[in-house]
Amino acid sequence: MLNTQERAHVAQVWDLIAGHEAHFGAELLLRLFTVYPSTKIYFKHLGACPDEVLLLSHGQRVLEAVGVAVQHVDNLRAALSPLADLHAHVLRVDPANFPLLIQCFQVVLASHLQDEFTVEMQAAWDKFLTGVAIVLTEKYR
Ligand code: ZNH
Repeated sequence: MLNTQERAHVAQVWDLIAGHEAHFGAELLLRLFTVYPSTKIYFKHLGACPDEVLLLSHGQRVLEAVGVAVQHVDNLRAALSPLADLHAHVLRVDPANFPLLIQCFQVVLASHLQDEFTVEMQAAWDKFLTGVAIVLTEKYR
């Protein structure tokens, strides 16, 4: 799915995130809930203004899953299978929310990396995250 150069871009950016999953994840969720308030309906238990501890802990789990995906770009379907079951059968998150999260993810990256986040890197991350979202939403029936 990703060519050699795209993989390199994904890995290069991930190296900057690795070790800071909770921080990047919390920022991603805060941005998602602020820009697209409708996404909050899935997180009622986090409260109207989720406190930082909850954002950090859920953010960390989401970003760790993205990290697993980075390590398994060739085998996303197998690597993410349990998470796909969870989203399709238990959480039943409307797949329309995934592009919103992907967009917020890219904004988080851009705001941290600034000029280092090239258009090619953004394109590679968009493609990679879209691949992750396809796998996480394909078990819906
Ligand atoms: Zn999700 C959960 C990942 C998207 C909603 N997630 C989750 C988890 C993870 C994830 C890792 C944990 C699991 C366990 O615990 O086991 N996600 C993810 C990813 C993505 C996602 C990677 C993309 C890319 N999600 C999403 C969206 C939404 C969601 C879009 C909506 C809006 N999730 C969710 C919820 C949950 C989850 C609701 C549950 C939470 C709790 O439990 O707290």
